[in-house]
Amino acid sequence: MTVHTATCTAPVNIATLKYWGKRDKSLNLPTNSSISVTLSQDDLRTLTSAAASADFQEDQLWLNGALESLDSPRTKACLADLRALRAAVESADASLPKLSQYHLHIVSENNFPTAAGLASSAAGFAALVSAIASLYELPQDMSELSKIARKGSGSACRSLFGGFVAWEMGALEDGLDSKAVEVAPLAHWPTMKAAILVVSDDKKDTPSTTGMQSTVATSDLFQHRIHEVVPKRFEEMKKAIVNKDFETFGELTMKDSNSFHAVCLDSYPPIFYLNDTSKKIIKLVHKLNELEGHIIAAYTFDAGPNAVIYYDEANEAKVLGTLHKYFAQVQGWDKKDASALNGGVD
Ligand code: 2P0
Repeated sequence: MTVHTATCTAPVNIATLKYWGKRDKSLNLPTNSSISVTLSQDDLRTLTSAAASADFQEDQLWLNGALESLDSPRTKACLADLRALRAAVESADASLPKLSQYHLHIVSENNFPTAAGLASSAAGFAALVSAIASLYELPQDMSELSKIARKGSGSACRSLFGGFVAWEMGALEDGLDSKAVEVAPLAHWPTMKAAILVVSDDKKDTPSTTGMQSTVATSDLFQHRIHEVVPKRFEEMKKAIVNKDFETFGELTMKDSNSFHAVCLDSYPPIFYLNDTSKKIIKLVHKLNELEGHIIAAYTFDAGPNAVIYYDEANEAKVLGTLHKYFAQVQGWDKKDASALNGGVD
Protein backbone atom coordinates (compact mmCIF):
# COMPACT_ATOMS: atom_id res chain seq x y z
CA MET A 1 0.00 0.00 0.00
CA THR A 2 1.43 3.39 -0.97
CA VAL A 3 0.64 6.19 1.47
CA HIS A 4 1.63 9.79 0.83
CA THR A 5 2.03 11.90 3.98
CA ALA A 6 2.88 15.39 5.19
CA THR A 7 2.95 17.01 8.64
CA CYS A 8 2.61 20.67 9.62
CA THR A 9 2.07 22.75 12.73
CA ALA A 10 0.13 25.97 13.19
CA PRO A 11 0.19 28.06 16.37
CA VAL A 12 -2.70 29.80 18.12
CA ASN A 13 -3.10 33.48 17.27
CA ILE A 14 -4.45 36.13 19.62
CA ALA A 15 -6.27 39.07 18.05
CA THR A 16 -5.25 42.58 19.06
CA LEU A 17 -7.84 44.11 16.70
CA LYS A 18 -10.85 41.85 16.92
CA TYR A 19 -12.78 40.02 14.22
CA TRP A 20 -16.42 40.15 15.32
CA GLY A 21 -19.17 39.99 12.72
CA LYS A 22 -19.73 38.23 9.40
CA ARG A 23 -21.14 39.71 6.24
CA ASP A 24 -21.34 36.19 4.74
CA LYS A 25 -21.74 33.27 7.09
CA SER A 26 -20.97 30.39 4.73
CA LEU A 27 -17.78 31.98 3.37
CA ASN A 28 -16.78 33.46 6.76
CA LEU A 29 -16.43 36.94 5.29
CA PRO A 30 -15.95 39.49 8.09
CA THR A 31 -17.53 42.90 8.62
CA ASN A 32 -14.12 44.35 9.56
CA SER A 33 -10.43 43.74 9.09
CA SER A 34 -8.48 42.40 12.08
CA ILE A 35 -4.92 42.05 13.39
CA SER A 36 -3.33 39.36 15.56
CA VAL A 37 -0.09 38.07 16.98
CA THR A 38 0.68 34.43 16.28
CA LEU A 39 2.31 32.63 19.21
CA SER A 40 5.47 30.62 18.60
CA GLN A 41 5.48 26.98 17.55
CA ASP A 42 6.98 26.22 20.97
CA ASP A 43 3.94 27.54 22.79
CA LEU A 44 0.37 26.68 21.87
CA ARG A 45 -0.03 24.91 18.57
CA THR A 46 -1.77 22.18 16.60
CA LEU A 47 0.27 19.47 14.90
CA THR A 48 -1.48 17.83 11.95
CA SER A 49 -0.48 14.96 9.69
CA ALA A 50 -2.35 14.27 6.47
CA ALA A 51 -2.12 11.03 4.50
CA ALA A 52 -3.60 10.08 1.12
CA SER A 53 -3.79 6.61 -0.35
CA ALA A 54 -5.71 4.83 -3.10
CA ASP A 55 -6.36 2.14 -0.48
CA PHE A 56 -8.20 4.38 2.01
CA GLN A 57 -11.94 3.74 1.99
CA GLU A 58 -13.15 7.07 3.38
CA ASP A 59 -11.96 10.44 4.66
CA GLN A 60 -11.23 10.23 8.39
CA LEU A 61 -10.10 12.68 11.07
CA TRP A 62 -8.65 11.92 14.50
CA LEU A 63 -8.64 14.90 16.83
CA ASN A 64 -6.60 14.48 20.02
CA GLY A 65 -6.90 10.72 19.63
CA ALA A 66 -10.66 10.55 19.02
CA LEU A 67 -12.33 9.90 15.69
CA GLU A 68 -14.24 13.03 14.62
CA SER A 69 -16.82 13.67 11.97
CA LEU A 70 -15.65 15.24 8.73
CA ASP A 71 -19.21 16.13 7.82
CA SER A 72 -19.24 19.78 8.84
CA PRO A 73 -19.80 22.13 5.88
CA ARG A 74 -16.74 24.13 6.98
CA THR A 75 -14.35 21.16 6.84
CA LYS A 76 -15.93 19.98 3.60
CA ALA A 77 -15.40 23.41 2.04
CA CYS A 78 -11.69 23.32 2.95
CA LEU A 79 -11.17 19.81 1.58
CA ALA A 80 -13.06 20.61 -1.64
CA ASP A 81 -10.93 23.72 -2.28
CA LEU A 82 -7.67 21.88 -1.59
CA ARG A 83 -8.66 18.95 -3.84
CA ALA A 84 -9.59 21.35 -6.64
CA LEU A 85 -6.15 23.01 -6.44
CA ARG A 86 -4.45 19.60 -6.44
CA ALA A 87 -6.53 18.50 -9.43
CA ALA A 88 -5.25 21.55 -11.32
CA VAL A 89 -1.65 20.57 -10.48
CA GLU A 90 -2.32 17.00 -11.63
CA SER A 91 -3.89 18.07 -14.90
CA ALA A 92 -0.75 20.11 -15.67
CA ASP A 93 1.54 17.11 -15.01
CA ALA A 94 0.14 13.68 -15.90
CA SER A 95 3.04 11.89 -14.16
CA LEU A 96 1.83 12.95 -10.69
CA PRO A 97 -0.16 10.55 -8.51
CA LYS A 98 -3.87 11.41 -8.49
CA LEU A 99 -3.96 12.38 -4.82
CA SER A 100 -6.99 14.60 -5.42
CA GLN A 101 -9.01 11.44 -6.00
CA TYR A 102 -7.75 9.55 -2.94
CA HIS A 103 -9.36 9.60 0.48
CA LEU A 104 -7.54 11.39 3.28
CA HIS A 105 -6.65 10.31 6.80
CA ILE A 106 -5.92 13.27 9.06
CA VAL A 107 -4.47 13.14 12.57
CA SER A 108 -4.45 16.33 14.62
CA GLU A 109 -3.13 17.02 18.15
CA ASN A 110 -3.09 20.15 20.27
CA ASN A 111 -0.13 20.61 22.64
CA PHE A 112 -2.31 22.54 25.09
CA PRO A 113 -5.06 21.13 27.27
CA THR A 114 -8.61 21.78 26.16
CA ALA A 115 -9.07 22.72 29.81
CA ALA A 116 -7.01 25.85 29.18
CA GLY A 117 -10.23 27.26 27.73
CA LEU A 118 -8.47 28.61 24.65
CA ALA A 119 -10.07 28.49 21.24
CA SER A 120 -8.34 25.87 19.15
CA SER A 121 -10.25 26.21 15.89
CA ALA A 122 -7.83 28.80 14.50
CA ALA A 123 -4.72 26.65 14.93
CA GLY A 124 -6.72 23.55 13.99
CA PHE A 125 -7.94 24.72 10.59
CA ALA A 126 -4.65 26.44 9.81
CA ALA A 127 -2.72 23.22 10.50
CA LEU A 128 -5.24 21.16 8.51
CA VAL A 129 -4.93 23.39 5.45
CA SER A 130 -1.11 23.60 5.74
CA ALA A 131 -0.70 19.85 6.06
CA ILE A 132 -2.92 19.01 3.10
CA ALA A 133 -1.42 21.80 0.97
CA SER A 134 1.99 20.38 1.75
CA LEU A 135 0.86 16.81 0.98
CA TYR A 136 -0.56 18.03 -2.34
CA GLU A 137 2.57 20.11 -3.06
CA LEU A 138 0.41 23.10 -3.93
CA PRO A 139 2.18 26.14 -5.39
CA GLN A 140 -0.15 28.68 -3.69
CA ASP A 141 1.38 31.10 -1.19
CA MET A 142 0.19 31.51 2.41
CA SER A 143 -2.19 34.36 1.61
CA GLU A 144 -3.90 32.20 -1.01
CA LEU A 145 -4.12 29.27 1.40
CA SER A 146 -5.42 31.60 4.12
CA LYS A 147 -8.62 32.04 2.08
CA ILE A 148 -9.23 28.31 2.42
CA ALA A 149 -8.45 28.25 6.16
CA ARG A 150 -10.83 31.22 6.56
CA LYS A 151 -13.71 29.04 5.37
CA GLY A 152 -12.92 26.61 8.19
CA SER A 153 -12.86 29.29 10.88
CA GLY A 154 -12.45 33.00 10.25
CA SER A 155 -9.58 33.51 12.67
CA ALA A 156 -7.75 30.47 11.24
CA CYS A 157 -6.63 32.48 8.22
CA ARG A 158 -4.34 34.50 10.49
CA SER A 159 -2.55 31.42 11.90
CA LEU A 160 -1.03 30.64 8.48
CA PHE A 161 1.56 33.32 9.22
CA GLY A 162 3.86 33.72 12.19
CA GLY A 163 4.40 37.07 13.87
CA PHE A 164 2.11 40.05 13.32
CA VAL A 165 -0.70 39.36 10.90
CA ALA A 166 -3.55 41.31 9.32
CA TRP A 167 -6.71 39.78 7.92
CA GLU A 168 -7.88 42.16 5.20
CA MET A 169 -11.66 41.94 5.08
CA GLY A 170 -11.84 42.47 1.32
CA ALA A 171 -14.78 43.86 -0.64
CA LEU A 172 -15.69 41.10 -3.09
CA GLU A 173 -18.80 38.96 -2.63
CA ASP A 174 -16.95 35.75 -3.44
CA GLY A 175 -14.31 36.45 -0.77
CA LEU A 176 -11.35 36.19 -3.14
CA ASP A 177 -9.79 39.29 -1.57
CA SER A 178 -10.51 38.37 2.09
CA LYS A 179 -7.14 37.03 3.15
CA ALA A 180 -4.34 37.16 5.72
CA VAL A 181 -1.13 39.09 5.07
CA GLU A 182 2.01 39.48 7.11
CA VAL A 183 2.44 42.85 8.84
CA ALA A 184 5.84 41.90 10.30
CA PRO A 185 7.58 38.62 11.09
CA LEU A 186 8.27 37.56 14.71
CA ALA A 187 11.92 38.49 14.26
CA HIS A 188 10.89 42.11 13.68
CA TRP A 189 9.85 42.52 17.34
CA PRO A 190 11.37 39.59 19.23
CA THR A 191 11.00 41.23 22.65
CA MET A 192 7.19 41.21 22.46
CA LYS A 193 5.76 38.69 24.93
CA ALA A 194 2.31 37.35 25.68
CA ALA A 195 1.20 35.95 29.02
CA ILE A 196 -2.03 33.96 29.00
CA LEU A 197 -3.99 34.09 32.24
CA VAL A 198 -6.45 31.25 32.52
CA VAL A 199 -9.30 32.75 34.51
CA SER A 200 -11.77 29.97 33.85
CA ASP A 201 -11.80 26.79 31.81
CA ASP A 202 -15.60 26.64 31.64
CA LYS A 203 -17.15 26.18 28.24
CA LYS A 204 -17.93 29.64 26.91
CA ASP A 205 -21.37 31.10 27.32
CA THR A 206 -22.19 32.03 23.74
CA PRO A 207 -20.30 30.40 20.86
CA SER A 208 -18.49 32.96 18.67
CA THR A 209 -20.51 32.35 15.52
CA THR A 210 -23.85 32.71 17.33
CA GLY A 211 -22.61 35.74 19.26
CA MET A 212 -21.40 37.50 16.11
CA GLN A 213 -24.68 36.93 14.32
CA SER A 214 -26.59 38.37 17.24
CA THR A 215 -24.32 41.43 17.46
CA VAL A 216 -24.60 42.14 13.73
CA ALA A 217 -28.40 41.86 13.90
CA THR A 218 -29.08 43.83 17.07
CA SER A 219 -26.28 46.21 18.12
CA ASP A 220 -26.41 49.87 17.04
CA LEU A 221 -22.97 50.48 18.53
CA PHE A 222 -21.63 47.78 16.22
CA GLN A 223 -22.30 49.99 13.16
CA HIS A 224 -20.15 52.71 14.69
CA ARG A 225 -17.43 50.16 15.48
CA ILE A 226 -17.13 48.69 11.99
CA HIS A 227 -17.51 51.94 10.04
CA GLU A 228 -15.81 54.55 12.22
CA VAL A 229 -13.56 52.87 14.77
CA VAL A 230 -11.91 49.82 13.25
CA PRO A 231 -10.85 51.15 9.81
CA LYS A 232 -8.77 53.91 11.45
CA ARG A 233 -7.47 51.61 14.21
CA PHE A 234 -6.42 49.01 11.62
CA GLU A 235 -4.03 51.46 9.97
CA GLU A 236 -2.78 52.87 13.28
CA MET A 237 -2.06 49.43 14.73
CA LYS A 238 -0.14 48.27 11.66
CA LYS A 239 1.95 51.43 11.89
CA ALA A 240 2.59 50.89 15.62
CA ILE A 241 3.80 47.34 14.89
CA VAL A 242 6.08 48.46 12.07
CA ASN A 243 7.51 51.18 14.34
CA LYS A 244 7.72 48.85 17.37
CA ASP A 245 5.79 51.49 19.27
CA PHE A 246 4.57 49.55 22.33
CA GLU A 247 2.68 52.47 23.86
CA THR A 248 0.47 52.94 20.82
CA PHE A 249 0.17 49.20 20.17
CA GLY A 250 -0.82 48.61 23.79
CA GLU A 251 -3.35 51.42 23.95
CA LEU A 252 -5.02 50.35 20.69
CA THR A 253 -5.06 46.72 21.81
CA MET A 254 -6.78 47.51 25.11
CA LYS A 255 -9.24 49.92 23.49
CA ASP A 256 -10.17 47.36 20.87
CA SER A 257 -10.74 44.63 23.43
CA ASN A 258 -13.03 47.02 25.29
CA SER A 259 -14.81 48.04 22.09
CA PHE A 260 -15.44 44.38 21.20
CA HIS A 261 -16.86 43.62 24.65
CA ALA A 262 -18.93 46.81 24.47
CA VAL A 263 -20.68 45.65 21.27
CA CYS A 264 -21.26 42.29 22.95
CA LEU A 265 -22.97 44.09 25.83
CA ASP A 266 -24.90 46.23 23.32
CA SER A 267 -26.26 43.09 21.63
CA TYR A 268 -29.82 42.17 22.53
CA PRO A 269 -30.01 40.05 24.58
CA PRO A 270 -26.56 41.08 25.84
CA ILE A 271 -23.56 38.77 25.60
CA PHE A 272 -21.20 38.66 28.59
CA TYR A 273 -17.73 37.20 28.18
CA LEU A 274 -15.81 39.01 30.93
CA ASN A 275 -16.26 37.96 34.55
CA ASP A 276 -15.28 39.71 37.77
CA THR A 277 -11.73 38.34 37.64
CA SER A 278 -11.34 39.62 34.06
CA LYS A 279 -12.41 43.06 35.23
CA LYS A 280 -9.94 42.95 38.10
CA ILE A 281 -7.17 42.16 35.60
CA ILE A 282 -8.22 45.15 33.50
CA LYS A 283 -8.11 47.45 36.52
CA LEU A 284 -4.77 46.07 37.64
CA VAL A 285 -3.14 46.61 34.24
CA HIS A 286 -4.38 50.19 34.16
CA LYS A 287 -3.10 50.75 37.68
CA LEU A 288 0.30 49.31 36.78
CA ASN A 289 0.55 51.51 33.69
CA GLU A 290 -0.53 54.54 35.68
CA LEU A 291 2.14 53.93 38.34
CA GLU A 292 4.76 53.48 35.63
CA GLY A 293 3.67 56.68 33.93
CA HIS A 294 3.32 54.95 30.58
CA ILE A 295 1.95 51.75 29.04
CA ILE A 296 4.09 48.69 29.76
CA ALA A 297 1.33 46.05 29.67
CA ALA A 298 -1.76 45.63 27.51
CA TYR A 299 -4.66 43.25 28.07
CA THR A 300 -6.96 41.67 25.54
CA PHE A 301 -9.90 39.28 26.00
CA ASP A 302 -11.59 37.10 23.40
CA ALA A 303 -14.96 35.36 23.60
CA GLY A 304 -14.36 34.27 27.19
CA PRO A 305 -12.97 35.56 30.52
CA ASN A 306 -9.30 34.56 29.98
CA ALA A 307 -6.78 37.37 29.59
CA VAL A 308 -3.81 37.73 27.31
CA ILE A 309 -1.30 40.33 28.49
CA TYR A 310 1.18 41.72 25.99
CA TYR A 311 4.37 43.30 27.32
CA ASP A 312 7.96 43.93 26.32
CA GLU A 313 10.50 41.43 27.62
CA ALA A 314 12.34 44.27 29.40
CA ASN A 315 9.32 44.68 31.69
CA GLU A 316 8.70 40.99 32.33
CA ALA A 317 9.61 40.97 36.02
CA LYS A 318 7.46 44.02 36.70
CA VAL A 319 4.43 42.82 34.75
CA LEU A 320 4.40 39.17 35.80
CA GLY A 321 5.48 40.06 39.34
CA THR A 322 2.49 42.38 39.68
CA LEU A 323 0.05 39.82 38.26
CA HIS A 324 1.32 37.03 40.52
CA LYS A 325 1.31 39.24 43.57
CA TYR A 326 -2.19 40.47 43.02
CA PHE A 327 -3.80 37.20 42.08
CA ALA A 328 -2.33 35.39 45.03
CA GLN A 329 -4.75 37.58 46.99
CA VAL A 330 -7.85 37.04 44.92
CA GLN A 331 -10.36 34.67 46.41
CA GLY A 332 -11.11 31.66 44.26
CA TRP A 333 -7.82 32.05 42.36
CA ASP A 334 -6.21 28.92 43.70
CA LYS A 335 -3.57 26.58 42.30
CA LYS A 336 -6.16 24.57 40.38
CA ASP A 337 -7.27 27.33 38.06
CA ALA A 338 -4.52 29.92 38.40
CA SER A 339 -2.24 28.42 35.82
CA ALA A 340 -0.74 31.47 34.19
CA LEU A 341 0.86 30.22 31.02
CA ASN A 342 3.68 32.49 30.13
CA GLY A 343 3.77 32.07 26.39
CA GLY A 344 6.50 34.12 24.80
CA VAL A 345 5.77 34.99 21.22
CA ASP A 346 9.35 34.61 20.10
C1 2P0 B 1 -10.68 37.13 16.88
N1 2P0 B 1 -12.62 35.91 17.84
O1 2P0 B 1 -10.40 38.06 16.10
C2 2P0 B 1 -12.07 37.16 17.52
C3 2P0 B 1 -12.05 37.94 18.79
C4 2P0 B 1 -13.21 35.90 19.15
C5 2P0 B 1 -13.09 37.28 19.64
O2 2P0 B 1 -12.19 35.01 15.87
O3 2P0 B 1 -17.24 31.56 13.23
O4 2P0 B 1 -13.73 30.98 15.94
O5 2P0 B 1 -15.16 30.17 13.10
O6 2P0 B 1 -15.29 32.39 11.92
O7 2P0 B 1 -12.81 32.57 14.20
C6 2P0 B 1 -13.49 33.70 17.24
O8 2P0 B 1 -14.23 33.41 16.12
O9 2P0 B 1 -15.27 32.27 14.42
C7 2P0 B 1 -12.73 34.91 16.95
P1 2P0 B 1 -15.75 31.55 13.10
P2 2P0 B 1 -13.89 32.21 15.14
O10 2P0 B 1 -9.84 36.22 17.16
